[in-house]
Amino acid sequence: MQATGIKQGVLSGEQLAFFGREGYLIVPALFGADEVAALGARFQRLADDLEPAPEGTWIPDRAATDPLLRYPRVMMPHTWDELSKRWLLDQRLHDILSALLGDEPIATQSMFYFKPPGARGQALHQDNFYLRVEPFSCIAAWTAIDPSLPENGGLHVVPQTQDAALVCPEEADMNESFVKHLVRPPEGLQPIPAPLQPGDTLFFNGNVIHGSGPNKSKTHWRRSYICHYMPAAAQKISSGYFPVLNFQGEPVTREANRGGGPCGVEFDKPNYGA
Ligand SMILES: O=C(O)CCC(=O)C(=O)O
Repeated sequence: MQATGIKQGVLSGEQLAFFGREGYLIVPALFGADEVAALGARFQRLADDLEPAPEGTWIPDRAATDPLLRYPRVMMPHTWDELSKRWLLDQRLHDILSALLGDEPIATQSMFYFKPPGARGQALHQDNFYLRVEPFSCIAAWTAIDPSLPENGGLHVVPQTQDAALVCPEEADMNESFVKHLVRPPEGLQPIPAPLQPGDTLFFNGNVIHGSGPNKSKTHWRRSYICHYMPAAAQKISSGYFPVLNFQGEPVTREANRGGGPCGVEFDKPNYGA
């Protein structure tokens, strides 16, 4: 479902009911064209080698044939880029997230994906398998910088999986996915496309199964800015996301969720990003 727009950052009863039932919600045009262009341009300067990222934070391999190694994801840019941090802590995101969570949101993660033509996707998975927010789950705010459609590797979600337990992943097809984990939808449920235009934001619960296929377009990039949050009432998160921030930008203390996770072994970190 596409929401019909937001009034002063507050969602309608219909939008809240949709999120509660389906586990996701698209809010069209949450960000304006100028904002989207500014964030896109910020990361284009990295991609074009016009402005380096701080040492060790983003390491493209210009000689690689794999487009994802030439343009890897930028992990946690809010920790060194003011514009990325302002976006992560934007008031409009705050207002929608608090309505969806019924609680104050705490910011945990940011990622910028370039996903150029030919790039592999990310097989179906559950974000809270990685973030390990407890109790409750994390929530994503996934904003399109370019049109995000099935043909250029747009995101798919499996509706009504927000209450699914975290599943131990199987092996993904590495010709299609840059991450080796795959979570199959429960019987009877299917992934559906979540088509987005630049500035649209897709919100989804951290247990929702979602992912993307390869970018099969020859010319269209599929850039996106992905932010994750946890409800203030959650006590734990994987320590890899520290420090987590309140919407004033201040670090808040939470317990480190350590150990093997739901599958008894620690997962391998995907290497397509710093
Ligand atoms: O944007 C994509 O293609 C996949 C991103 C994703 O699912 C994630 O970061 O959890």
